Amino acid sequence: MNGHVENPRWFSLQDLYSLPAVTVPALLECAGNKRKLFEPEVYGEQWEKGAISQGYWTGVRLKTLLEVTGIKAGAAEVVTEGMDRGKKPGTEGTVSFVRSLPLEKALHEDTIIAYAHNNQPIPFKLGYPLRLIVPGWYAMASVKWLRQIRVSEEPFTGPFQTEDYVYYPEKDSDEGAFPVTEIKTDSSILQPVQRDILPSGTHTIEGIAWSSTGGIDRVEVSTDGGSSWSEAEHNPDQEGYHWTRWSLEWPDVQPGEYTILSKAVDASGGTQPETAFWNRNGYGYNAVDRVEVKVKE
Ligand SMILES: Nc1nc2c(c(=O)[nH]1)N[C@H]1C(S)=C(S)[C@@H](COP(=O)(O)O)O[C@H]1N2
Ligand SMILES: [Mo]
Repeated sequence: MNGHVENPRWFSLQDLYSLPAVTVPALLECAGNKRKLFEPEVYGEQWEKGAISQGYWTGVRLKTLLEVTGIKAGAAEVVTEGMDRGKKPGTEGTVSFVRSLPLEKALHEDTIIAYAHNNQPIPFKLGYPLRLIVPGWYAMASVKWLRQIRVSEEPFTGPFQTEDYVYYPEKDSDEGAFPVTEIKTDSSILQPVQRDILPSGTHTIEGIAWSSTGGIDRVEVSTDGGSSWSEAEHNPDQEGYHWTRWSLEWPDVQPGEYTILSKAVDASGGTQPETAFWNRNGYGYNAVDRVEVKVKE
């Protein structure tokens, strides 16, 4: 750990294990989750609903490490670098994955340097041995395979900060660009699935809902394309930033074609728009979720 700190130093894994540990129920959602649903279509990995996960992450608060090193006056950001390197189109040679956090988010009590995932060492693919976990922000902020942490006075301008993970509202210009940060309130219908064919009778519609804080006030579901809405039941035992499971009984369904919609409302009243905010790189899709099914005799 170095840069704009009083006492630059190395932390071994043993050093980290000896500091107070915290466990955060965190949710990781790729900023490109649901990208395939944008209209008009956008370039990039064509994610559907699956680019999301949750687990229990254990480690040391980044704040605790910054208290050990001390922060010099004038510090603005904390810059974290992963050990992975690769080619990036438009950039020469190879680059490593580097991202920064404003000091305020770096010092948040749930922002941690994790060494365990679900009570086990972090699996290699998920960031072994150390991963920054930034609950509430899209997952690009949660840098895997941590190599070093630097405190800086200036805003960091690396390519994963200023080219990728930026909302570009215009197709052909960079006007109005702003960085991708907090997760948007969203829900997904998990059952039935798109273009399912169901027997007539009673069915249960099931799904998940989540927000940047984890708090979900209610989930509304429509089975008639949005003409009428009912409140789903939701799990009151949701923990930390984890998603909330919800379900709604759909009684005595007659043959026909149906459009099922789901809309989450978070604890501060934030909800999902009818149409997602279109942006060139296809980040932050959170329109009302939709599944079309056919019910047979
Ligand atoms: N070091 C490093 N960390 C990284 C990335 C990366 O390429 N390198 N990708 C980020 C992005 S864009 C996402 S969506 C998540 C994916 O996390 P997962 O592998 O746990 O699903 O890791 C983030 N952290
Ligand atoms: Mo991502």
